[in-house]
Amino acid sequence: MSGRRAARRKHSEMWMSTFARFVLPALHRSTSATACQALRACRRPGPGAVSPPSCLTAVHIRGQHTLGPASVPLVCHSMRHVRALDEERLMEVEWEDGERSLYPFTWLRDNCQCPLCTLQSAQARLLLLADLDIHTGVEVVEVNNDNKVSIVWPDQHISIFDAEWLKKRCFSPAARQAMQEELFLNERYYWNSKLRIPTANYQEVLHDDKAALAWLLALRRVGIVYLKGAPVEQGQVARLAERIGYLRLTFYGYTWQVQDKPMANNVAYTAGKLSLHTDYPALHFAPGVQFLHCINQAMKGGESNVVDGFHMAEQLQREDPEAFRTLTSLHVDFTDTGTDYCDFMLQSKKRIIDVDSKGRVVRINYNNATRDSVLDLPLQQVQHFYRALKAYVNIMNRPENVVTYTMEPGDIVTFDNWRLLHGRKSYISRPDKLRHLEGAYLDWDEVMSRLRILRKAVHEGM
Ligand code: OGA
Ligand code: NM2
Ligand code: ZN
Ligand code: ZN
Repeated sequence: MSGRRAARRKHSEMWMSTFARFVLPALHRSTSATACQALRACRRPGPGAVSPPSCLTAVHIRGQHTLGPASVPLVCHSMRHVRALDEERLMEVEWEDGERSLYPFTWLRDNCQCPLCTLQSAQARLLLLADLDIHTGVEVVEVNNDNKVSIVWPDQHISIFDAEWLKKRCFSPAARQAMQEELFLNERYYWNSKLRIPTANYQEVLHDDKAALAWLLALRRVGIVYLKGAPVEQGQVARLAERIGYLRLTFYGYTWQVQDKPMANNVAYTAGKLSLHTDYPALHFAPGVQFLHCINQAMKGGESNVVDGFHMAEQLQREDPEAFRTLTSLHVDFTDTGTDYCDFMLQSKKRIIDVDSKGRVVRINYNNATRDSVLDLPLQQVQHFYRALKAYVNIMNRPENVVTYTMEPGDIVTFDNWRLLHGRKSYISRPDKLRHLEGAYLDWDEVMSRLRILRKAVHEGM
């Protein structure tokens, strides 16, 4: 091994250990019973439950490690027997460990894996819903000697299902929850000012799959990862986006230059302070992920700050439930007009704290600069709205919630723009050394896609 490669490996080991506590649980995650139990044990408590640790304490990390290497997804699931429950139109599988799983006949017929029903090369369904009998019975169900179930349907069509394939698709609440976590990694670590931002090496992330996986897992769970060691020239955020797939084009261009510009078309392009914000709430589908690469830092000022918007929302819900209800229900107008990549005149309506159908916070939409003067609220609600917004902003400005850092040339910060709010202090540049950051956006779909591919590749190489 060359000296440089050895040095790089050493460096990698160093920062991998920083990562270990965030990413090991996810690396070892599987839908096995052990994993399901551990997952429940370490799940972040929901609203009303005990509040999560305010920072990543050792105790919390130890909890995560209960997943342990035992749950690497090599667990084999053998079937003891299967039977048809004709009345209920369900197939029951009894597993070696005595656990049972139920599968509706309709679902089994719909998901027949044979070449007539599935296009193997695309892993996509060929069977049309028009041809699916949603009241079908079965003629025969049995376990083969190679741990597969075969089903003969009334029209003599035959389906074969693999035990592992069935196990992953078990309909029990615990199995469904484990599968959803494996697919979407929705567990988050909430943090405050005590966070030590996970840091990785730019070159490692570009060239090493394990490093790239660790980066993306931490980006998902913690919401922010710092990359050091990028060349001090434009083009690096685009390279990093290509490591994932492709970047998200917006009216500010494929990538954009954060600099103090005359006739700035955005407050970000001045030397002024930027209060905590998410980028681009003026788009109904705001970019999920943001990269910012420091090419030149200011002579004075320009320090960065971030807060965990989900954690702040949880605090608001606890301290001021009425304000939380207001920000999760009222739609606020955002606007952005100007010319850059081309001319634009955007309008959007967003809830500042976006919740899903189960009331879980999924997105923060807030940039005070692009919040529209058009406020589509009944007169009596206007003051309530301001009071609620002020309460949320007051929480996020508390020193115990804010992480502050100074970017140096060659640093890239990568963060979850649906979750974090970020800002910067005002700055003074030297005329011969102007502050310059290059930025790019990506979406979570592309990032999660790369994350799943890397996880598969790293697991298979293990
Ligand atoms: C932005 C932004 C941060 C900075 O351009 O939207 O938040 O440090 N910039 O300039
Ligand atoms: N920039 C940095 O919401 C916003 O206007 C965020 C976007 C100009 C691309 C700033
Ligand atoms: Zn078939
Ligand atoms: Zn910004």
